[in-house]
Amino acid sequence: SERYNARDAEPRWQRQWDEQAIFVSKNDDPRPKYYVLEMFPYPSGRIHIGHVRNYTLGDVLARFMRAKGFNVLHPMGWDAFGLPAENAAIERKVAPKAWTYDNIAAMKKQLRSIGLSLDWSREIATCDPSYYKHQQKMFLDFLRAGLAEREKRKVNWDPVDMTVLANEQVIDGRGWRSGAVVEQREMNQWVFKITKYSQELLEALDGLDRWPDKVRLMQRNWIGRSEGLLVRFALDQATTPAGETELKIFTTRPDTLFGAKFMAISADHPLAIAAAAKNPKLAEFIAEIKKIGTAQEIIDTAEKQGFDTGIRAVHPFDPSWKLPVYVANFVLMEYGTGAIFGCPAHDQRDLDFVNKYNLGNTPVVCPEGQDPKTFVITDTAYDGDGRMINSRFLDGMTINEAKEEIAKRLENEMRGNAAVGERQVNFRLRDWGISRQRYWGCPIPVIHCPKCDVVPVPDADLPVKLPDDATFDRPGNALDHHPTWKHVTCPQCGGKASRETDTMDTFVDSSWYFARFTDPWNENAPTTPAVANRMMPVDQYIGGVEHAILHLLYSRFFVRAMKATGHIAMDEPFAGMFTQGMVVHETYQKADGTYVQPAEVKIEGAGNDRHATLLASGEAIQIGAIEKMSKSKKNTVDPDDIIDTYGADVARWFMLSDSPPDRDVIWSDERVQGASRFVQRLWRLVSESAEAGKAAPAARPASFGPDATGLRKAAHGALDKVTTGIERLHFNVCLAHIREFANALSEVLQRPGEPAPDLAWAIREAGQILVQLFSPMMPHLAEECWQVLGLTGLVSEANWPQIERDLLVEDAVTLVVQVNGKKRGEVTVATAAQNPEIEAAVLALDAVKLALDGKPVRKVIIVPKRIVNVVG
Ligand code: ANZ
Ligand code: ZN
Repeated sequence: SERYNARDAEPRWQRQWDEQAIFVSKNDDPRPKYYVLEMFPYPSGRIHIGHVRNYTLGDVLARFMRAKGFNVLHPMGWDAFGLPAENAAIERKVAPKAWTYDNIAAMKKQLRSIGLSLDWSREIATCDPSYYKHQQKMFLDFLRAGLAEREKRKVNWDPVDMTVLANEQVIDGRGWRSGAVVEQREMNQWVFKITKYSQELLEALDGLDRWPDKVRLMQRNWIGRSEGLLVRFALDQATTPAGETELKIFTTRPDTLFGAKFMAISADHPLAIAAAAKNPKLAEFIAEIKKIGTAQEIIDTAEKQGFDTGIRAVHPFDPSWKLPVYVANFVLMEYGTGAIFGCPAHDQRDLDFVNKYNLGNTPVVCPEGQDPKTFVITDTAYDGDGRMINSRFLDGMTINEAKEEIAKRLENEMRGNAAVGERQVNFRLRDWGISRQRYWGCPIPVIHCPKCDVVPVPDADLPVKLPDDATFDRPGNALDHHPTWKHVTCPQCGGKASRETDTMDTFVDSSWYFARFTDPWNENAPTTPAVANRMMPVDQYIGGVEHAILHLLYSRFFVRAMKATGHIAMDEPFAGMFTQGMVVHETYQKADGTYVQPAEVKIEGAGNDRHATLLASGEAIQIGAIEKMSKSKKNTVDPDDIIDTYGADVARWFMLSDSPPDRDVIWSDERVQGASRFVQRLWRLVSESAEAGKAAPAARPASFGPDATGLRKAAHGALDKVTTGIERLHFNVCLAHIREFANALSEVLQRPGEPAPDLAWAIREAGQILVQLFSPMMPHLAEECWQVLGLTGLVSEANWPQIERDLLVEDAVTLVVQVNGKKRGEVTVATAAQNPEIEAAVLALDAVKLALDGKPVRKVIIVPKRIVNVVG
C-alpha cells in the first residue's frame, strides 16, 4: 500500500479540528472538568524543541482525558512582557509591542503545526491591556488589603546607565551593559507581602501530594523556616562607639554558645556603620565587600572575608569572656538581626572564617561513641548529633536539651527591662519586590502627588496603558523619559502629579494567567468567581524545573491574595505538578574547537566506530558531550525542520518514547528516523487489519476461539496498561506497550489464510483499539487511520475504549523442555514469568535432573513461549 503522507495529512486534520472547534471548552459544560496546563511561553520569536516536548506531554493527557469524557480545559497564551522586547527596540529599532506581536503570530503558527488540542478561543497575551487592566485592578485590591506596600529596599544601581539592575544583570559586581561598578542603593520599591503567608505556604506543601517531592523540598528550603533564639550580647563599652550598648543576634544553635569564638555583623548593620565612621580602613573594607551585590548565590560562593572592628562583645554567661566583633561578607542584613555569633567547631562557614583569621575552635558537641578528650576539629565542622562537652552546666546534655536550657535561662535573665534571650521563628522568605524600572511591563497604577502622597488610580481609569510612542535612545526607563505620559493631575486634589513609572515584575503576569483562562472574556473583572471556582485548580500543570521555586511560589501566594480580595475561593492553583526533563543533544566541533550544527555533519558507523564528518568539506568532526540545547553550542534542532521532514507525529512520538518525561531526552536523528519508520509500520498494519476485518460479522460473535481470544487479550491488556500509564504520565512505558501490541497484531495478520469470522472480528476490534491507543500521541496519523478503518467521526472525539476486565486475567504457557537438544518433558508457567523463574522451574524437574546425571548446567537457552533447552 502507499506510504502515509504526513505533510498532506497533518495540516488537513489541523484545519478540520479547527473548523469543528472540537477543542473549545464551554464553561457551561455539565461534565466533570479537567484542567491541563503547560507553562505558557515567552514570545521570543521561535518555538524551541523544549516547548515541543512540554506541550506534547500536556497534549497527550488532554486528549486522553477528553476521550475519558471530561470537559477538558487546555488553553494557551503568551507571557509577553519582559526585557528582550526592549533590547530588540534598542538594537533593531522596532517597537516592543510590534516585536512581541510579530513573534506571537510566528510562534502560534508553529504551535498549530504540532497538532495540539488547544482551546485558542481563550488565548491571552499578558502585554494586552485587556489582560493587564485586571492585574492593575488586583494590585489596587492588594494595596487596600495591605498585601501590597511601598518599602525602602536595597537595589543594584548602575550609575552609568542610571538604572536599577536585576541580580542577574550584575556580573562580577558590574553592570552587564555599562560595565560600571554597581552600587547598592536604597530606593522606594513596591512589594507584595508574601511573607504574611510564610507559614501557610509552608504547611500547605504537605497537601500537594501530586507535586514532585523535589519541588516541594525546594519550596520548603526557599521559605526556610527556622526556630531559634534572639540573644542580646552586651558590648564592652571601652571598645564601642558612643551610644551602642548591645548586639542582638539570631541563632538556631544556642546550644553551641560555649564554643563561640567571634561575633560577625553585616556590612549594613548600624554598628558597622557607626564603627566605620571612625575607621577609614573599615569603611574601605565595607565598600569593597558591598560590590558583590545582593545575589544570594554570589554571597554563598564568595570567599569568606572579615574585618575586626575592635569592638568586643561580652559572653552572656561569663562577664569576663570577650568576643571580637567582625564585619563579615557572609552575614546578611536582611536575615535574622544581621548579626551572629560564630561557633567554628559546628558551622563550616564559621570554621573557614576562624581558620583564615586564626581564631581557633573549641568543640562543644561530641558525637556518641567518641572520646571527648581526643575529639578535635580541623577543617570540617561537625554538625551532627551528640552530647554537650566543654560547656559548663550543659555538659552531658543532648543538643535539644542544651538548646532548651539556654533558651530558658536567657529568657529569664533580664537586662534593663527586656530579657536577654527570646525565642523566635524566622523565615528566609522575603517580601516580593515587584518594582521594575522598565517600559515593557504592566504599569503600576498609582499616582504620586506632592500633596496627597501615593494615590491609587481610580478603578474607572484602568487600564493605565503603556504609551506606544516610547523611545529607547538612552539608558534607563523609557516611561520616565516619555515627554507626557507621567504628567497627570491628581485624582484626589486635582493638582499636578506624576504617574508611577515602575512596572511590575513579569512574574506577576504569570502568577494568575491560569485563573484568567477560566473566563478571559470577562471585561469587568479578573475572574468570574463562580467559573473560576468550578474550573480551578489546574489539575495537571507541566513545566520546567527552573520554575520550581519562584513562579510556583508566587502563584501560590497570588491565589491566596486573590482569595483575600474576593477573586477566587481557593488557596492552591495547581493540584498536580509535573516537571519535565530537558531535550539534550550531542555537540559537534571542528578541529579548531568551533561548534557546528547537527544538520552540517554526517554521522557514520555505530558504537566505537561512530564518527562524524563535515558534509560540506568532508573534514573530520569531533563528536562531543551530550548537552542542553543551546545556541552557543549549536546543538539545537529546529522544530520546523523536523516537522517539515518527518511530520509532527514523528516528533511527538520521539519526544515521548525514549525517556520518562521527567528525565532528559537525548535528541538523535537515528532514533527520529526509527520513529518515522514506526509511523509507516502502523499505517500498514492498520490498513491490513482493515482489510482482514472486512470478513468480520457485524455483530459481536457469541464466543471466541483461542486465536481470537489471544488477540483480544493482547488488545485489552495493552488498553489497560496504556490507560494507567497515561494517568501516571508514564508515557514512555505506554509507548512500549503500544509497540508490543502492534507486534502481536502484526503476528496475527501474517498468519496464512482467511481469518475465521471470530478472529476477523477480533482483528477489527484490535485495529480500532490500536488507533485509539496511539491517538493521544500521534493524533494526525490516528485520524487518517480512523478513516481507513471506516469509522465515523473523528478519533479525537471518540470515547476511550472500554476495557473488558475478564480478558486481563493472567494465563499460562506451556514450554517444551529439552536437555542437550532432546525433549525430556514440558513445563507450564505464567505468561508473564521472567527467565529466572522459568529456569528455576525447569531445573527442578525430575526428568531434567535425571537427564543431566549430575553434570553441571552450562547454559539454559529460552525460546520465548516455546522451548527451554538445558545445556549440560
Ligand atoms: C550560631 C551557630 C552555631 C549557628 C552553629 C549555626 C551553627 P538558618 O537555619 O538558615 O535559619 N545566621 C543568622 N543570621 C544570619 C545572617 N543574617 N547572615 C548569615 N548567617 C546568619 O540559619 C541560622 C543560622 O545562620 C544561625 O545560627 C546563625 O549562625 C546564622 F554551630 O548561630 B548560627
Ligand atoms: Zn493630590
